[in-house]
Amino acid sequence: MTEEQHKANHDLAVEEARPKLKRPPLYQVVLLNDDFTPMEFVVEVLEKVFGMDRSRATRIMLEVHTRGKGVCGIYTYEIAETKVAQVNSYSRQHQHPLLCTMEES
Ligand code: TYC
Repeated sequence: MTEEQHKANHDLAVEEARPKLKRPPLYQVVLLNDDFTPMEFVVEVLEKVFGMDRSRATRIMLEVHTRGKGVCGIYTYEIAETKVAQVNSYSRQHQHPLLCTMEES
């Protein structure tokens, strides 16, 4: 910077940048119905992975059973991804076809 420019800067209105705090995008973790996974197993998964009590887990399981799919929870990307992986891996370990996915909400 030249001496002239340096002096000129003193006349500029210098504004502080506002801190940009964007909320992270959120993702719905969605459970899908199938004809083979036992209802009791789905309830157990909802309790274990999503921390639901028995009555909430049962309500969500029945909603998925009757409507084809249902939302288990809404999380930031990595939490949602982890829940999906936990459900699918636990289901496979027990030879059930239960499927869980995520979609931006
Ligand atoms: N439809 C299954 C049955 O009749 C129960 C079930 C509910 C399966 C929810 C998957 O995500 C599911 N045994």
